[in-house]
Amino acid sequence: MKKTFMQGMALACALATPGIALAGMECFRDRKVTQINIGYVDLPFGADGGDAVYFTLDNGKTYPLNNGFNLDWPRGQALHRTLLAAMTQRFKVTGYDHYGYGGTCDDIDEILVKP
Ligand SMILES: [Ca+2]
Repeated sequence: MKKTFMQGMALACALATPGIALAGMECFRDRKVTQINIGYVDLPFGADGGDAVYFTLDNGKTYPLNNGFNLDWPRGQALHRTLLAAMTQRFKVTGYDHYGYGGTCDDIDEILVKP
């Protein structure tokens, strides 16, 4: 009985925890970065208090980074630097989304870069 209660609590905690990582979905592959917007970006996904990062690809599509990966997070600053390097060096980028809120590929939380 007690074990069942604890298992139930663990499940409830897991379900209530925001940002549970799901299997990653590839949102684009081997594209070039053509534009990066940072700061108070006035685009539909939100400005994140001035910490937003959006980038545009050579197919014309624009993606935001996940809110947990914007300029107010060290990992977001690293992703921004990675995007900058990819744009200036014309590297190919592939993007993934591991968080399903609002649908997959609504934002990007992993970037793969290769020459
Ligand atoms: Ca997402």
